[in-house]
Amino acid sequence: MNENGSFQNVSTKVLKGPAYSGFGFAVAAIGDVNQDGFQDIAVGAPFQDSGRVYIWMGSKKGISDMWSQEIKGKSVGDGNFQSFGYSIDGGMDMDGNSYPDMVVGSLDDRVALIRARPVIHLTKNFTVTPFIVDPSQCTNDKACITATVCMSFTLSNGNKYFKRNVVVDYTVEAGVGELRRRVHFQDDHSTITRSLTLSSSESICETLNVFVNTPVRDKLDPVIFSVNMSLQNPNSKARRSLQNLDAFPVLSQEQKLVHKAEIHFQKECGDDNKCSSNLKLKAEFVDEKENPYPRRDGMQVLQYDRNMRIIIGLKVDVTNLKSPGKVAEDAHQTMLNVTFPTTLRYSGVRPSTYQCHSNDQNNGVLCEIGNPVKAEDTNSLRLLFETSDIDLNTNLIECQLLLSTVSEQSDLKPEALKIQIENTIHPNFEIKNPIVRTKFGGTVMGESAMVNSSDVGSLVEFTATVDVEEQPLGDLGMLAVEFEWPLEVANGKWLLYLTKVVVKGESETECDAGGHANSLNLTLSHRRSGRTKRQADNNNNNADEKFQSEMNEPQPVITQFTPRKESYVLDCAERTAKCVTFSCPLLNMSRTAEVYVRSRLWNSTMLEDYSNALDVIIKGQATLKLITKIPTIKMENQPREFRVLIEPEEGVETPYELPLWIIISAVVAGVLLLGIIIAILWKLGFFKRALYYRIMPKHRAVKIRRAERYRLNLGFGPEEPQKKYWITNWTEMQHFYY
Ligand SMILES: [Ca+2]
Ligand SMILES: [Ca+2]
Ligand SMILES: [Ca+2]
Repeated sequence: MNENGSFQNVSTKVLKGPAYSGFGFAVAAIGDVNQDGFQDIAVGAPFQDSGRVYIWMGSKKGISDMWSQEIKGKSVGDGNFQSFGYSIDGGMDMDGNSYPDMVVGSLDDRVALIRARPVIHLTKNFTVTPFIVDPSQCTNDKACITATVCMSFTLSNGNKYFKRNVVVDYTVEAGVGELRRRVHFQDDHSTITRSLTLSSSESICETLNVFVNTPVRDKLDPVIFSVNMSLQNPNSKARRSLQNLDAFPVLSQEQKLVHKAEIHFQKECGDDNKCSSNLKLKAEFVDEKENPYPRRDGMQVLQYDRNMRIIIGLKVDVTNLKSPGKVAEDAHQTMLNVTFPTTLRYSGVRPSTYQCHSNDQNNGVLCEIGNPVKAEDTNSLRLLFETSDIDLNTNLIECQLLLSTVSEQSDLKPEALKIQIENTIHPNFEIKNPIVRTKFGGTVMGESAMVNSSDVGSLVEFTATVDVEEQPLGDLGMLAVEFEWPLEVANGKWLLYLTKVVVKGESETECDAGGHANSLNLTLSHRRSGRTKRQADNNNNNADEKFQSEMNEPQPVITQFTPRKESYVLDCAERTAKCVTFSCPLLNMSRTAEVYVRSRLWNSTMLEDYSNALDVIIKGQATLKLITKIPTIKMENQPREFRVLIEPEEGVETPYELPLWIIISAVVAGVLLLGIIIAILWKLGFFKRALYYRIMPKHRAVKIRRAERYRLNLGFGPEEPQKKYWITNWTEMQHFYY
């Protein structure tokens, strides 16, 4: 500072006080207040509140930015100072204790004498023995660790004749920073607070017994002990006269009042003092009852059902077993790190004695398995996860498991554990009107004469509805309705002639039903409109009115003059009907779709073959199927039966069949009647007719064959044909003369 006998024009240090406080109004050298060999200064700030004085202590490093002590005007004396610190003087020892004191003035017509207290240096010694503890030698009752605190003190001014005793309070803590303490003091306390009364220049010690909580989980980390000391001050009584400040010493500020010591546990790692572990991991997914999920092709499969809340367990076994060429020494700080996808949410660990913590991103969990995991230890824990956001796109859940230890083991690598998610969808599939009632009647009409579909017969219509309540399949697949359709009777005649199949999802598409829809290319006389089927039929198609089906309505009693006897069942499954199978994919479907199937009952077949029927039941089937290439999406096929109940219309003629006895008796009666008539005629002489030659006149003539007449010169020979002299135009092979 005083180079060449003058001050530097650059300031070494600038001290700052509060604004408008008058900081620096008074500055004074106050001597070496704490007797540490460095001079100290005081700065007044008389206009800060009631006025303050700040003390800066000198040291080896000069003075610090921050003051060492602050003396407030309101806490000095009766506290009524208004501008405490207006003036300061110091450096003189007023009470002869060899510590310099300070006088602080004010504008209040008052001056305060502020005396320095004796400063004490504590000499401390804190030890914990033994340095390495063998836990097997310790029990919960037998202390095997000793903590020792030794203290003595000196005064900073070197006064050896200081007569007063000093009382130091100290607190010892065992196992600093441990959640689960491995050591404790008497009565299971982790901290203990005591006092030591020190007399001048005499060292005093105290020992504390420390116990070990066995078994020790963590043998790797040292156990930290700490001691914290403070000087016990007697209450200062307000007195008029000056007190001896020897009763109010202070501890010097440079010294540390907190001391630490540590011990270690004996590790069981052989003579080389290196721990070589042989940790192995075995993991699988288990259900809530701890049963492993079944395996297919080596991989576990979870049948996921979104209607159920599922807790997936991840069962992990960690072993530390000897194997050929490998020792299984203690695996210290063995941790298990599991990372999992967002489809899982960590919810806990069983048994709950294991400590596991999930990370903030909620995609990993870190578990303490053991510290150490000893040889032959069995560690089996189950991490529990809730499922979240599993949808049809989720076909796999993959977790990564990694063991780690601070012991020596080089073959620990992340292991992937996968489980396949099989999603089963449950769409609602129904046939709205599974039983259709209809009639037949009229006259037989040939196939070639049919023009309109209404010529075929009465309308039979089914509507199948599909409702996917869950996630739409999207690109993952498609639903289809497969029909077993009774197209023909077993003999090959038409039965239910398909006219049109329409699939209505987001939009409407036609299903060609494998080419069976309107295969005769008839003019479709029925168009579906937004109105109900009944309205549509009544208005659009008069021909249908005649055969209008009476779904779900009571049937009028048909008066039949001839008895109808038989009921016929035409069933695809029984092969009494010839059925075709066709599939209608539900295109453009998001959540719901409807399939309308329109057909005509082949009236002529009914008239020809079933006119004597009491009724005819036609049975068919529709099945909802899933078409997908993704093997993890499943659906059970849902077959639904539909029926057509047919009755003949009133007035349909049935062929009358005569009973056999009537026929036989009629034949017998006929034969008898014929016999009687013959007998009567015979009696009347009907059969006695006159002989022809008796009643007719006689006529005789000789036939001479012209051809055999003898002729001169020619002898007997055939005569040349001659022109006849009467009318005849036939060619005569033989000619006679009459
Ligand atoms: Ca000093
Ligand atoms: Ca003094
Ligand atoms: Ca070893």
